[in-house]
This record gives sequence, C-alpha cells and structure tokens, in this order.
Amino acid sequence: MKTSLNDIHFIEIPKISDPDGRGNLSVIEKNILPYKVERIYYLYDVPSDSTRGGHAHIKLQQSLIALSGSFDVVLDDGKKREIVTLNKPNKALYIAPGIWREIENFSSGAVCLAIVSEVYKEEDYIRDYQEFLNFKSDRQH
Ligand code: T46
Repeated sequence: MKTSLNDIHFIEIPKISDPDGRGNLSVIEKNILPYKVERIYYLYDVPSDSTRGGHAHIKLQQSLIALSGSFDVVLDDGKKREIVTLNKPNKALYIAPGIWREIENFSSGAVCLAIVSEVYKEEDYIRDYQEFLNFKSDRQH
C-alpha cells in the first residue's frame, strides 16, 4: 500500500478524571488502535539534544504517546515533511508504515511510549534516507 502523511492521524485515548480530584486514568482498550498490538517499548532519559528514530518501517504500524513531558516527531513521506509535537498522555499519534520519522527536542523527564504491530525485526527498518526515497519511488510504497 502506498502511504503518505495523510495516513497519519491522532487517536484520542479516553480519559477518566477522578471526581474526587485524584487525577486522571487513561485506558487503551484493544480495539482503539487500528492493528493488533505485538510489542510495547518506551524511550526515556533522552538528552534534549539527541534524536531518536531516523528510519522508516516497511510493515510496522505504531502509535506514539508522550506519557510524560514532550517531544517533536518529524514525519516525512518522501514528498512532504511535517513536525508534530506530542505532549498529552491521552493522545496517540498513529504512524503508518513507509513513513520516515525522527524524534527530537525531548523535554526533561519525557517518556515516549510506542505501541506497535510487529515483533522486533531489523529487516523491517530502512535506516538510510536515500534508500527510503528509492523505496518510496517504487509505486507500491
Ligand atoms: C521507532 C522509535 C520510536 C531491540 O533490541 N528491540 C526492540 O524492540 C527495539 C525497539 C530496539 N532494540 C534495539 C535495537 C538497537 O540496538 O535497541 C537499540 C536501539 O534501537 P533504535 O536505534 O531502533 O532506537 P530508536 O529510538 O531510534 O527507534 C525506536 C524503534 O526502533 C523504532 O521502531 O519507531 O523507537
């Protein structure tokens, strides 16, 4: 399937605010994400001048959530680039396969949760930007 930045969207995660002021609880039920979850991982203690990502996935779909703090996600479909700031624990950013992403500008204490559709496979990564552009120029992706 050919993907573009139009395939990226936010998913609102239900938030239950405690009526007695005990804070919020958010829950991700299994049907809230548009894929079956195979793996969860998270980035934390990332220095503010570091960049994570810098790759695209061939098959993997994922949702990123700023569980704490904030960070920017640079998204690129080979034609267009956009930057999305994540800073709400009840908002997930869905990223389709075939999208280059870089994650940067981490605030102090930021935690980036990734909920993904595949087990870890290095063969699913495109880590070279020129290779990514070649991949996208193939009509299939
Ligand atoms: C993504 C962003 C948001 C594993 O052994 N198992 C795993 O499940 C993962 C995710 C990584 N690793 C190893 C592979 C590398 O030796 O951990 C090391 C760091 O991985 P990477 O350089 O891919 O980390 P990021 O932060 O650049 O990217 C990760 C995910 O790989 C990627 O899917 O979208 O977080």
